[in-house]
Amino acid sequence: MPRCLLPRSLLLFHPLLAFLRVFFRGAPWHSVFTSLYDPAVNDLSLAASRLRQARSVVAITGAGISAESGLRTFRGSTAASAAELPRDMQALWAEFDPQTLATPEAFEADPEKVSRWYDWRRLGCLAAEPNPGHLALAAIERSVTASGGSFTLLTQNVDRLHHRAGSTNVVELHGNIIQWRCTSTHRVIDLPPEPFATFPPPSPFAKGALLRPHVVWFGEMLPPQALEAAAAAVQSCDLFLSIGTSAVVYPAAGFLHAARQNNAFTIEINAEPTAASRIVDICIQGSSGDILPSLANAAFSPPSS
Ligand code: BJW
Repeated sequence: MPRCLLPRSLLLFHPLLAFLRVFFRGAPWHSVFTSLYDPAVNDLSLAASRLRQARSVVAITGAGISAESGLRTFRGSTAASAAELPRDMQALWAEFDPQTLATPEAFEADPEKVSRWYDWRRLGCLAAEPNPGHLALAAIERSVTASGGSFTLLTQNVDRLHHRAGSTNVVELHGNIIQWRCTSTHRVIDLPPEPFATFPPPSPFAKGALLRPHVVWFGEMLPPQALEAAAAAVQSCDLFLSIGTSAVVYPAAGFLHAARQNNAFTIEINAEPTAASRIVDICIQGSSGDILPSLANAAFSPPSS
């Protein structure tokens, strides 16, 4: 149910205000409507209609889209509901301290511990399979591009599951965990699907150097080409989808705000409310593995006769 900031007596006008809010998106006084009402909630048919009409689509994904492939998210779920999950499915940062694992300082202080942890996660990603959410996003990309539109997938995920699901225009904002790179030469290496023999793994490229995961840690810059490609796509998009992300890690979380500034229509698909939920045009709550296939079908499947 939409959470309404107006007195109950004005609820009668809700459909009208909701229509005006969506219709006049981009007008200078548009914010009047957004400030009066929360986003349309769970309106899959409006989302499908906007997706069908869109010419330039950008989607950003986070760990939530891979949760149904068995990969753990970083955050998410209230403390109460998280406690009900088995330990091995709890959010990573509920069990591990990111300061001692996901920063360059942590790697410098304890490369063995950090590389063991990342190798454990690398093997988990290799063992995982794309789920219906990944497959539906790849199908949406094909439908949008087949009709002459553009589709760019910005992912914060390091698991490579979008590539394996068939998505082609993928921008990896936080790198990937499947490849590792030399701490001295920065050369990137593809690894066999077996654990390293020694920790920390020595680099084959430079004596005394190590291999580190080819991911972006806190305090590190995102890859410049990824940032440029993302900014260019967001600049010209008319529809922006935010999927399975808590939308708290910057600069990735800033792309939704940039898309809104450029008057793109914005849709969130997430299991629970996030930092983005109050500012998008449509907020669909649920699992991306259920919602994305429904959205793709509703937007692009011909009606059955
Ligand atoms: C489902 C679901 C289902 C579950 N269906 N949904 C501006 C303001 C404030 C801070 C900063 C700022 N600019 C920079 C910063 C600092 C920092 C930052 O943002 N910190 C915030 C946490 C406060 N950013 C950085 O340091 C970045 N670098 C940078 O800015 O460089 C410039 C700079 C350098 C030096 C000085 C100053 C500036 C780098 C960020 C790198 C993030 N790295 C990680 C680890 C990657 C490697 C690894 O895998 O270990 O990336 S952290 C982690 O968070 C990972 C993720 O990509 C990222 C985002 O998480 P994501 O994907 O959103 O996952 P969750 O778990 O948070 O959310 C999942 C959601 O899914 C939940 O809501 C669930 O409910 C939902 N869900 N099941 C749908 N089935």
